[in-house]
This record gives sequence, C-alpha cells and structure tokens, in this order.
Amino acid sequence: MNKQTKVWLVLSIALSMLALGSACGGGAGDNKGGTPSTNATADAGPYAGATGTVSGVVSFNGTPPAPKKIDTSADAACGAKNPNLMTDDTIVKDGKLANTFVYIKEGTVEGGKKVGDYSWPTPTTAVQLDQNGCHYAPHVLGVQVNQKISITNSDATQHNIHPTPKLNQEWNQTQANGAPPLEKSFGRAEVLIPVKCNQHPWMKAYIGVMRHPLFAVSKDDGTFEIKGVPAGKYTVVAWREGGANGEEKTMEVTVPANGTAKADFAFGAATTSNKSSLQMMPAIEFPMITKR
Ligand SMILES: [Cu+2]
Repeated sequence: MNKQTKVWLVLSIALSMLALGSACGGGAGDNKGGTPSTNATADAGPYAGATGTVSGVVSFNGTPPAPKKIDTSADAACGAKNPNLMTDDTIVKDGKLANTFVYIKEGTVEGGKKVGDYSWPTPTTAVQLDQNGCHYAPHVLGVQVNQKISITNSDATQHNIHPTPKLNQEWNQTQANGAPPLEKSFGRAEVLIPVKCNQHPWMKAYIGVMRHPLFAVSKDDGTFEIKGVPAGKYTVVAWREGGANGEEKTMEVTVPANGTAKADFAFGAATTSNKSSLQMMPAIEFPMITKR
C-alpha cells in the first residue's frame, strides 16, 4: 500500500464516520412532525380514544399502625444516606391511604365484549423502579405484560433485587453501586408480585402486572384515576399489602362513554369485620352523562 492509497483510506473512513454521526444526530433530534411521544392513546389499542374514567379516594378507617424505624445497621451505607428510614407498608395521611393498587379486573365493554377478549399493545416506555437510601421507590407500581421495568441503584452500596412471583419466573440479580440499570419484564399478568432485596431484608416493593393499562396507584392523598376506560360495566379491585397475599376490596361500576364512575374504597379496622356487606354496595355516579 503506497502513501497516497493510505491517505485516501484514512480520508474515506473519516468521511463515512462523519456521515454516520450526522445521520444519528438528525435521527435523535427528529420529532417526526407532530407525533406525540407521551400521548396515552398511542398505546391504547382497541380502546384508542376511549374517554371514560374510574376515579376515587382510598380511605383508611381507624388508627393506622405507626411507621416503625428500620434498623439499617447491617449496612453502614444505608444509615449514612437514610438515617431515619421508616416502614412504609401503611402510609396514611388524614385518613387517606397511599400505595393502593386499583385496577379493572373484569367486565363487559358496551357492545358485549369482555375486557379479556381484547389484546393490548405493550407500551414502549419503561417504568422506573429506583433503589435510593436502601428503599424501593415507588413502593407500588404497575406495568403491562412484557413492558420494560428499568431498575436503578442510586446507592453507594450493592443491592440484590429479588421478585417472588407465583405465575412468572422468579429471579434475583445483584446490582452494584454504579452498575447500569437492569431491564426486566414479566410475561404473565400477576397482581401483585412482591419484590425484596437479598442484601437488605427490610426492602419491599410490589409490582402489578396487567394485560391492559386500566390501573392506577393511589397517591399520598388517597386519590387515584384510571383514564381511557371504554364505556361498560366493570369489577374494580383495590389491593393493598398486608398479610400473606394482601387485602382486596371489590366494587362494581358502570363507566359512561365520556364520564366518570366513582369508586371510593375503605380499608382499616372498621371495614374488616363487615367486609362482605360493604362489598355488595356499589358506589356508582354519573356526574357527566352526555345529554343527546
Ligand atoms: Cu438492597
């Protein structure tokens, strides 16, 4: 190979790298003219454009168990970052309960088809699960079947994420300080999968895996909202952790095409003794029935 050939070779390699670079840059910046990337209806499948809502408030009756301070002395890195780590199995504020997983379990869509008759596309966005201060955040989360869960370690210590499903494959994986996010998913619907950490026995999270996107988690003020629900009659379930498999309340609702069905749930001491009679009472409202 003579000198001239070498120069041309180097030049052409440099040129092709430049071309590649600009192509990639252009691709990343390209917004594809008006395609909204965060539009919920983009992944709504057969119910695309459905505008019904199920919303409500989850209450906790009686005195909730007081959060307890967690002894993190087994790992100095945990105490250094999070010296007052408390249990978070029952987060109640002004009588309202956070971290309740509320979902449409079954039901009949207007027109006669069952919710389970439809297949739903898998969202392309990942759901985040972070380990921060030797604590899982969020504590309760929902994903669709096969949707990616991106698990991150924000701590200066090592974690070992260990979901214990009944229907899906069990696994555990170590994630060192500074390791890249773990990308995981579950292939079968399951409500809910407990997640522990083999390094820190107090760490707990719960993942609800659903076939459809009709679920929500109650916020700190107890409220939740399931949007994009097609008109129909459904069984709505509110699940909260506790005991071996958690605690559930169910309610029948009728969702109007453009309106909201109210579904208020109550947990706590006062509701456990007469659970069945409470479950028989539907709380249905049609605040937005369309007049034609
Ligand atoms: Cu851990």
